[in-house]
Amino acid sequence: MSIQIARIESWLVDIPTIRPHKLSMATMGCQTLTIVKMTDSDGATGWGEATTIGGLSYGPESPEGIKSAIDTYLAPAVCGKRFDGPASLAAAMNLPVKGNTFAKSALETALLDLQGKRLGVPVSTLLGGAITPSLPVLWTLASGDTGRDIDEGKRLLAEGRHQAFKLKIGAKTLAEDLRHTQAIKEGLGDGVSIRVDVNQAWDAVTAVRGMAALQEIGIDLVEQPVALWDRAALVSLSQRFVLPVLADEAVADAHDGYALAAAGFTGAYALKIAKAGGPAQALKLAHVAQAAGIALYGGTMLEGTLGTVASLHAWSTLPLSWGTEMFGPLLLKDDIIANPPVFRDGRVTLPQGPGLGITLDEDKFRFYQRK
Ligand code: MUC
Ligand code: MG
Repeated sequence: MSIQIARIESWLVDIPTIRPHKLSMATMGCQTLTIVKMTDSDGATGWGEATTIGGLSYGPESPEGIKSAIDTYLAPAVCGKRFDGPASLAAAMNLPVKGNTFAKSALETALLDLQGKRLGVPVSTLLGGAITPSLPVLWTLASGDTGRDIDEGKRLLAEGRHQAFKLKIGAKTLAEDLRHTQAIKEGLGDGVSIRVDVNQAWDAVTAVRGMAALQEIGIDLVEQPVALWDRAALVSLSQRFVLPVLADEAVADAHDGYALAAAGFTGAYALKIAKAGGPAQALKLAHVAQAAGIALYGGTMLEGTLGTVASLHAWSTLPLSWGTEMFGPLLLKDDIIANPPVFRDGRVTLPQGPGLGITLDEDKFRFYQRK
């Protein structure tokens, strides 16, 4: 269905986290959502969201930069034009604007929401069709304190909300990180899947030592142990250890996915709508991975509910060997969405309504907007 975009508006929305979230490169006490509203020539609307992690510490786009790219460059490039879906929108955005995939992801999400609402179908239908009504979701233990992480993990297991956990390591020495990881693995028990994310903090030599020790401890997956540019080390780690490697920062889009697979990588890819430029673009990476026999994982940029649900619609069309980490909304103290999806029994339910299937809480949206 052809949509003529009439107007694009954007806002920065700051929501505190429920506790400090400590990664190797940043500690988050608040998440900033860049929220986008797209209005078509008939007055119908679609919503999108872009987030990043820790200002400019995860990638080259900041929340303020995302808003500026949208208002100054992307909105003028697409307003007044007609689009039949993500393919023509991406072509119109990619010619005048290089990179800036986080900003483009918010616009692609808004177009899919708008189009889905007008057609009366969920976004997952526009993306190929869901193969599951709910998806597995892990939780990240990253308070910065081992005892607090164990207590948090035990509580979430007892509540039945999650059955798998990711730990954020890499900020401390290898010996400290290994003690922390082993204590959590032992504290939560054998049946619980524990994975770690190093967020690029190790050099190649430390990564070999780290992988060997983590394999011994019984960790299930090691995410982005080395710098994003060190493709050779990532490939060699993936071939050297039985413990699988998950590529995150190293694979943003289908081109990265192809290059890493062609270089001999054998692990799994973390898909993120922000890294690729939107849900439809992320699926291109997924399809390259599937063609190369590389396993899939639904990744998060710690989005709020809007970005999380947009991702879920895309991930619902895929077989995900490693499940997802789409817990972003649960890390935030409040929500600007009135009907967020339900997280229960280690899974999240995919919204069924037209478009993204969620509705904005206008009061909360206004309350958390940056003035
Ligand atoms: C990342 O690098 O994967 C995902 C979960 C989490 O706690 O942080 C993110 C970022
Ligand atoms: Mg990661």
